[in-house]
Amino acid sequence: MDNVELDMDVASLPKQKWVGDEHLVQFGGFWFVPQHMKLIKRVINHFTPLPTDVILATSPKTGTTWLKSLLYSILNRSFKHKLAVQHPHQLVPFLEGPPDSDELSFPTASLDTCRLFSTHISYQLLAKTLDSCECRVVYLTRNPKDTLVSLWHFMKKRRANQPWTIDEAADAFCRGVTPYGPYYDHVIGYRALSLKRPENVMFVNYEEMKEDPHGHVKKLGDFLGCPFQEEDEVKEIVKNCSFEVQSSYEVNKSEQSLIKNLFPYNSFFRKGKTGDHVNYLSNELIQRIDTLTKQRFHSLDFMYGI
Ligand code: PPS
Repeated sequence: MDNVELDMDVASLPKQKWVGDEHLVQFGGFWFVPQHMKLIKRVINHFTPLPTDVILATSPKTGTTWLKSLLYSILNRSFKHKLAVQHPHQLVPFLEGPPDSDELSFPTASLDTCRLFSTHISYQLLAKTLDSCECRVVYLTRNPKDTLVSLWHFMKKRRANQPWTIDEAADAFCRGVTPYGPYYDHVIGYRALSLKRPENVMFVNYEEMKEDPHGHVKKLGDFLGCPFQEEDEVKEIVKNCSFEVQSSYEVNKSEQSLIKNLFPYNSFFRKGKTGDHVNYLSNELIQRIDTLTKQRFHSLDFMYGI
């Protein structure tokens, strides 16, 4: 980031078409909704983590909401009942979410033990912040094809008046033009960091969490310095954070939203399954994305995403 001018005027940033008549702008090699740039720059320029902080980093639609519930429950065992009445995005704020008060404050994370935040910002843009701190980062990723399909549904739901085909969405995804993307660079950045600093950065994926949530909750407890003594406690957290239980809560079914007129709470719960892309992507699109995944991941010996 040294060479990137953070105060650059948003209007002068490179633009690409996104959904309907909306555009994304490119900043430091990544794509953003122009209206979010101010908050994103604020995080890059001013956020200083505490060594005790826990940061959940994700690309959009890779399972953020689920891991927010899990991390909140793991770190706040005596407050986990709050998940029945508050949306995971209320309990674990995005760093780049709107500030609580003045310009330079960050969302407050109300925790007794440590602060828990979430971010969609790439490691490449946060390198200075994260490299200079002992905070712990949990990075979650998801199969690129399921991530794309989830993003497509999410955007379509909110932009019902703007036609956006899966072909258009897939084309933008492959060109890297997605909010906070390119997806591949996002994953590669945090993966490299997790290999370099495994004591501070834990890398997990949605599919393995689905297959063995119990094992993951235990590993997360160990990584965060709060190991489990009781198997029943792990079981309870897994159950309470499951898609079925989470999506049944009134708060998570609600049309309310954290930010007025933006995504309602219910839009973060759709199917919660792996492999749903087969229902939406043509063989041609699957092949195009798989080829890209091989080029970007497999060539780095990261055998993931197909
Ligand atoms: S966001 O906007 O970035 O916060 O969205 P994100 O939470 O990353 O992704 C939404 C997808 O995660 C699914 N989801 C879950 N899966 C498993 N378990 C739980 N508890 C859970 N909660 C949300 C959600 O349904 C979206 O995936 P799709 O494939 O669209 O169903």
